[in-house]
Amino acid sequence: AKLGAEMRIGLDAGQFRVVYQPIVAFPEGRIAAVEALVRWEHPHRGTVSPAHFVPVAEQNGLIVELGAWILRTACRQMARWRAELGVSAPDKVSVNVSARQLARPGFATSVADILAETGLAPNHLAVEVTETAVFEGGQAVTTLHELRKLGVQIALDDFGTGHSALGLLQTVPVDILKVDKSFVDNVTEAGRHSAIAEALIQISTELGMTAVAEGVETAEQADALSRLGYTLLQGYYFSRPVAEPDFGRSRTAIA
Ligand code: G
Ligand code: G
Ligand code: MN
Ligand code: NA
Repeated sequence: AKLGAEMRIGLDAGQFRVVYQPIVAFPEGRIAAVEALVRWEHPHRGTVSPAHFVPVAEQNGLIVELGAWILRTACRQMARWRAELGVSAPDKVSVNVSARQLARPGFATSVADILAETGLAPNHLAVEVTETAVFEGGQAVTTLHELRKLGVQIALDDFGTGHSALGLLQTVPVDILKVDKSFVDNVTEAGRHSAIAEALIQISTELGMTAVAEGVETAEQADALSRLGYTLLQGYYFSRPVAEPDFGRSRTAIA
């Protein structure tokens, strides 16, 4: 309860900020998209991880207001980059949306309002949802259909780690499959270790989805993923999440 109350204060006091992790077109090196990730600079606790406070915000309902703030901030930033950077601008900003946000019947309307307010075209926004948030169907899946109708893309986050797995791809509208770091970690090892990463790029291609490999930490992993057919890579090897990615500098890696 204490952390919840402090979040309420922190939101009003401007303690939250959004950072952006590049999603790189590999091997060309262009930053094709960015994932928005929220950070909380607490005056006494220091930086609090979203892994810690997002579940609390889901519990006490503050995620609705915090989530709207994150979306507005990310869309405004993206609209600015699109206006200022020309051909170097990323095509898409991907924003994490939690189960409780998706379960609200008014969510898609609030996204439409934020797009109108910030002037960002819907094709430059993707929402990242987890398997767990959508596997029960219901309003969450209705919301995804509404978002898609707006022209917003749907990314399935941490794919392969939930318990619903492949059947979900038949019932939930998905444009982007984010292949979990756990399948990237040992992609350089032969045989069974890389088999899942290989199967997932095939499935996403067959189903007309775009695959993004998450948690790429080494050049060897990037090369192995590239050989399997992955063209969109994200991870510390390229960049940590930062306030202002260096879009101008084309590279295949950060030296
Ligand atoms: O950025 P980091 O790796 O510390 O994120 C930890 C966890 O918090 C991840 O599961 C991530 O998806 C989640 N997270 C980060 N930013 C957001 C956000 O803006 N909204 C939601 N709902 N979750 C987020
Ligand atoms: O659940 P989600 O996939 O949104 O979580 C993203 C989280 O993973 C963020 O907290 C981000 O900081 C973290 N992350 C991004 N790239 C890497 C990486 O290469 N290695 C590790 N360990 N974490 C990463
Ligand atoms: Mn994510
Ligand atoms: Na992710």
